[in-house]
Amino acid sequence: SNFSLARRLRAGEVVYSAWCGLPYPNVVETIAREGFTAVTLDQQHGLWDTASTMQAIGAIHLAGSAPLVRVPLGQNAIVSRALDFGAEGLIAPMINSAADARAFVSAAKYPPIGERSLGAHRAAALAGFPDQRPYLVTANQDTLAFAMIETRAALDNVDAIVNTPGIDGLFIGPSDLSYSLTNGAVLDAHSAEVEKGLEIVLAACKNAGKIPGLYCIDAARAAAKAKAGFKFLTVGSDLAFLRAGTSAQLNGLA
Ligand code: 3PY
Ligand code: MG
Repeated sequence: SNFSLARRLRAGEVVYSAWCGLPYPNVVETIAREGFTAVTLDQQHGLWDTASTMQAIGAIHLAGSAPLVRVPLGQNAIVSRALDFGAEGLIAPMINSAADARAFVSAAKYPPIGERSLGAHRAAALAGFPDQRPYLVTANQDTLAFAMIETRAALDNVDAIVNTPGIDGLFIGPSDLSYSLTNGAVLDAHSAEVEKGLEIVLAACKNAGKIPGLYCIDAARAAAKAKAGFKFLTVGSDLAFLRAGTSAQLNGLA
């Protein structure tokens, strides 16, 4: 925590993040305390509202982990709000063009890179500062903007997206990507076409000096893709952990 996530990823460290959609700060705090370096709150498909997101960000910091937020589709207003709450990273879904990337950056970065508006009182407090001024000085460096690559259009435009100033990394959504690449015929996050897309995104990040990220269904997939070169990897989900733990206990009774 303490806004070190960006420094660690920029230094080339591999970071694993939990992925949480259940809107309960104490649930994410528990998951963070098991030892996740980062915890991502999914506002796009999860159940988070403004208040629960704000509280969960504090709980993740308290647990010594780094909070990230995936915002809902096209919700750049929530990008700067989540950063103001103290998020160390933002993930924007369906960034399909350089224009999409620029609009995202505009909300995520202060001038001269973007147009993020001043008002980071809670983020500054969580970073240990008495007011927002010292937070502002390093915020563009110390918070991360990940653009999601999860359509054919995004793959076609990947170099323009990754080279957009202020984009810190790319994060692949393999389910949507499989669906887009097959025009809705196949949902398979691990298909051969998706694997080709992963290679394209890895190469684009490497050329641009940006952070490659990937949504992973479980630890085995995340560990394998870390070996392949991905640096920011999410692992399973809170719902999957809850179901797996519960069914393991029930099976133990049989
Ligand atoms: C996808 O796979 O499409 C995602 O957005 C990850 O949840
Ligand atoms: Mg998706």
